[in-house]
Amino acid sequence: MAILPILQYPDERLHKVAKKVDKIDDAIRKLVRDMAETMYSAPGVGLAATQVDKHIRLVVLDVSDMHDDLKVFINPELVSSQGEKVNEEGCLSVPGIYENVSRAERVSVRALDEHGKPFTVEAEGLLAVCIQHEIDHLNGRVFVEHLSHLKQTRIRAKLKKHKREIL
Ligand code: K1U
Ligand code: ZN
Repeated sequence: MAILPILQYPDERLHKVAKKVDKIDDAIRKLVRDMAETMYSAPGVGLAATQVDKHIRLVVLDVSDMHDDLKVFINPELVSSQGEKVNEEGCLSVPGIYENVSRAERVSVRALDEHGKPFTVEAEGLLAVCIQHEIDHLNGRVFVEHLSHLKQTRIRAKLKKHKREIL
């Protein structure tokens, strides 16, 4: 297994739209294992392939307390959504920034697992927030792009300053 480098906002590659996975083979299953290791070591509760510069529709998630419930979503599709809720979000590609974002409160998502088996998840709470956040990544959208332009400018300035300070 391997820990993969995570692209950092405002890297342009975070805006690429990911392509559908057409064949679920051992190379995809290795990427799933590497992404899971990368997510757990970050630590985070989700990771989209886009964030590790692989532009295919693949997401790993684990919102369990014991970090023992890995969920793999290949070619995830939002089937339906209900309600609206504001939640605080973070992102492994935007370190140190936590902001409120409004999203659907409950979602139904259809996907394939790492063996190509179709499944549907009815999600609420952190799982619902996280799935929507990760599907945004696959569509080239970073969570800060839900915020006002003023906030986005401030966040970019803050990240630039932090980068200067650590170099
Ligand atoms: O996509 C990502 O960058 C992962 C992101 C997922 C996410 C979390 C919370 C709301 C929306 C989306 C993260 O995992 S950020 C890190 C984080 O929230 C966390 C880290 C350790 C323990 C618990 C949460
Ligand atoms: Zn993210």
